[in-house]
Amino acid sequence: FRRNHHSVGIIGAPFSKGQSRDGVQLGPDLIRAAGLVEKLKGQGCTVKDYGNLTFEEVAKDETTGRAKRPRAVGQANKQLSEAVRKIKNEGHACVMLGGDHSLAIGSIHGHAACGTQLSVVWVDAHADINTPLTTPTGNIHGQPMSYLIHELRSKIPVMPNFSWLKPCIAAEDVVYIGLRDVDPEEHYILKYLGIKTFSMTEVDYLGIAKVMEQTCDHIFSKVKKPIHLSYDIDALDPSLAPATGTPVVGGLTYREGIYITEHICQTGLLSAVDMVEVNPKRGGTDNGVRSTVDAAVDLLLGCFGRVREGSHSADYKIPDP
Ligand code: B3U
Ligand code: MN
Ligand code: MN
Repeated sequence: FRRNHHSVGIIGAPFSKGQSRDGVQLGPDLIRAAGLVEKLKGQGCTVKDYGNLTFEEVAKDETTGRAKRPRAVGQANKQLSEAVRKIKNEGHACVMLGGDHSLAIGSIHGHAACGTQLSVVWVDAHADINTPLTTPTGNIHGQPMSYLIHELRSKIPVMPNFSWLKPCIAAEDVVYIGLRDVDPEEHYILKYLGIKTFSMTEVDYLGIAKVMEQTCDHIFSKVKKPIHLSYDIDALDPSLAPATGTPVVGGLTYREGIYITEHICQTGLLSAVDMVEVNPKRGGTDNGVRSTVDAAVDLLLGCFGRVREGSHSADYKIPDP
């Protein structure tokens, strides 16, 4: 049998205004420069690179509630949503290279716009579920989930350049993995909505294999829906992925991070992936940046068929002498 016949469409979103640190807009080109497309092809995937989106400057962009730069974030995500919808409609698994995690708004919205109900696996040190009124920082990369979840609709104020956005995810279709920096307001929201979470405590207690088993039990408990995997590189431990805006100690190991992607790939239901928050202007050394980018590439390879035991094509034969 063949595991690796994935057809992958890649869209780059060099956008940084969902947070305040320069550099995260360089993520897409850096991840490509590390050989993502060639490596995916090398493991048997068909790949179409849709290039990078371009974003226009927004002149006056005052806060709404506490949310910073809402017009720029709203406009960028509208563009991204349309791009993702196109890639999905052309029959590919969609890979969105960020950019900051506010881009999950457009990526998940565009994915859901194809008509099917989705499950979302959110791998992150953070819950990114502040509302524009609860956010302690104002950064929209800490808020995308609150805009997307039906159950929070009445808690989101009207925002400029967001009129296109309708909530498209049910709280019961979301699973978090890797949490270790959650604001009190976010913790309340997670409990109030009964969202399934595997913080680093559960990763420690259960081990990553059981976490993934229970993740799939949860998202497949009713019908088997396509999976949107939203992977924030800061889920990984900063010793491995230091080049990110808000590193938090005590994260996933390389092996745990990769195991998540292998397991999700094996479900056969992975439909879109975000790889976000790679920031080459953080992380100190060249080595730190390289290890972060290489981890991002390896996680994406794991999403699309790479397995550590190795693999071979279906028609391979041992050469006769
Ligand atoms: N929860 C804080 C911090 C944060 C969220 N996401 C990141 N940092 N990367 C917030 O700003 O909402
Ligand atoms: Mn995030
Ligand atoms: Mn994060």
